[in-house]
Amino acid sequence: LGANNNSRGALVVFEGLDRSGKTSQCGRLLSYLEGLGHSVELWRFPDRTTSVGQMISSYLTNKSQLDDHTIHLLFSANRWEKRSMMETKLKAGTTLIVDRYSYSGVAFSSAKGLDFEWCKAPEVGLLAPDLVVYLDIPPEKAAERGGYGGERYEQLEFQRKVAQHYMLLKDSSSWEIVDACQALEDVEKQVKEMVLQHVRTCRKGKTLSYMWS
Ligand code: 2DT
Repeated sequence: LGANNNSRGALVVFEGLDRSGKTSQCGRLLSYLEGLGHSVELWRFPDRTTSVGQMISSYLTNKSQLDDHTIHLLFSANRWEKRSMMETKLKAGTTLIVDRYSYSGVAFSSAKGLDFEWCKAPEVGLLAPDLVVYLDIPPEKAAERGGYGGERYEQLEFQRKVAQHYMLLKDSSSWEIVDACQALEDVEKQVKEMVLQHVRTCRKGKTLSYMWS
């Protein structure tokens, strides 16, 4: 299954509310694709390891205060600083599984009341995912799962607004909405099937596109 000259990896993004199961599903998918012999990496945004990421982390854990626009642009900058590495990996044939991306950026900031189009603008030109897996769960159900860690956005009322804004971003071509109330194993099975299809299409030469397409 080694990459040939013109086959590229797929960019697969997971989105959803806090406690929707993104991180578990990303981990399971990673092992599955590795087991099939694919070249694959798991990424997440925010990437808290960079200096921009550290500013974001300090904001999320309430150690610092930032203007809503400022933090929005930092989240975007955190994706821009990873863009060229992302492109290099994809073109080298590595599939990237990404836990949160621009959709989180827009959904969370616009849920605070920032203008929707203003929120989308700094994402223009980032790589567009081949597939967005949206793990759909009612905010109340997610809250019942517990483990809201006490970070800034982990509150039921706010998560309700985020869910509404996510739905404004849904686009029929690359989004797959998965019922995240199902058992972990059932979600996993559906996710594997849809991701494999997209990995194959990318191998066959589907071209990379850019946000917001
Ligand atoms: P986790 O690290 O637990 O996923 O939480 N967020 C994320 C934004 O507001 N904008 C963004 O661009 C991104 C990627 C979602 C990170 C928190 O940060 C929010 C939850």
